[in-house]
Amino acid sequence: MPIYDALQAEDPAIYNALMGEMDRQRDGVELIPSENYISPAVMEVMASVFNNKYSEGYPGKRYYGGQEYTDCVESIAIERATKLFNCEHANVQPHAGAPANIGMYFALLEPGDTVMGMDLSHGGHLTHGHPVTYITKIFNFVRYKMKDVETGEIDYDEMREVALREKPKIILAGFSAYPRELDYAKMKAIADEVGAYTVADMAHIAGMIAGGALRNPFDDGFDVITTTTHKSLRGPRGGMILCRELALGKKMDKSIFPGFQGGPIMQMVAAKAVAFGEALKPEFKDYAHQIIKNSQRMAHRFMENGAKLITNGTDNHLMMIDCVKSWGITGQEAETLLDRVGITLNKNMIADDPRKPMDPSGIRFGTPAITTRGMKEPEMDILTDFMLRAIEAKEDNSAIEQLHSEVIEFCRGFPVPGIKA
Ligand code: DSN
Repeated sequence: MPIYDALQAEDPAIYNALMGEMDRQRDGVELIPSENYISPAVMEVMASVFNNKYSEGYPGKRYYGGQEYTDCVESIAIERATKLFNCEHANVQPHAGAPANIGMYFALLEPGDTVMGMDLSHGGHLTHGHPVTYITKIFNFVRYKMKDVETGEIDYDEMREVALREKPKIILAGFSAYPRELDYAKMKAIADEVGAYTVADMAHIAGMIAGGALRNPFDDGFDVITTTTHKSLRGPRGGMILCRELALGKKMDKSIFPGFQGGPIMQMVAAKAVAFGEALKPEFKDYAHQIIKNSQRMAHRFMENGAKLITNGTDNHLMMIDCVKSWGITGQEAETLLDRVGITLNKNMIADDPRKPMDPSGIRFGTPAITTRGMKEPEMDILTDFMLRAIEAKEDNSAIEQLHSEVIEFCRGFPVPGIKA
């Protein structure tokens, strides 16, 4: 367990906030599907003297001296990443997912070029071309959607029509709020017809792909994968770009540095190496499969109890519920109510949501973090019942308080890595 004596003496305000956050994580159920708990080994190297080093460039080709050990950790991170995802090249320097995507766009496109990505309200991500992002001032984005929100099937016929008309340079797979598998082979075939690169932003599902529980887009011939490293992959906060072939990887390297970022955050690069080492172990495969078993069990129990799940189920780690249709409350009301009993998730737009992003109809939640705590199918039933009881209790303060105590008691049985039980 880390010791925070120096922090306590130096800065009590920050120390107290840190202790509060530890208690919150220990005593609450984390269902935000993009969050997870890192291992103590990952945490140790994140809080290390690698922070003190500037390392612009890449292993063996840096702009500063003193790179013996930074070269070592970055080379190990690259080697493990390429092994984990079965590809020729990895750039492990992106500071987060958005910089990874921006670096990827600039590596593959000229200003004015077109990208085809998933519509935000159908599950896509802001960095896939939402008008509020600056990247849309440089590149042109067109969208694809689900054909049928009851099954989640993507409209691949429309995707093809739009691709033939708009001639995108990139067809972008990937999402942050979509509970189904994509048909990468179909997307690749459309991309080949129009001469587009294929890129998968697998930030949410990287852990399941690494663990063999979901399909690897490289197996269907995709060119590039971008990802974060801190979601289901269970590493430090950061990003990464993977290329099936070395030649494209060299373009990514130039784009990330010197094209876009400055010095890499070497303690995070070292922590990525440790996390990738953990993900290469056989037990990570069990973890990846259990995430999905847990998610499907929860989805099933919610549906048994009359909840309206977007796409009527899940193939991956996340679920979306239309709260208005299910319970006559908004996504914000559900989020607030569940927060009060120590269950954290996020409000979310549903497909073609008539409501606004800050007050949408749905919630989004998932199982990567609770699976790290060792929870399995029986615990999914307990958690679903807690959630349903909270929604039922609504304004009954004493029922909500009683439920919150039960949630804390339940959490005590499942320690968070790196936090004292
Ligand atoms: N913030 C991430 C998520 O929650 O999905 C995506 O960037």
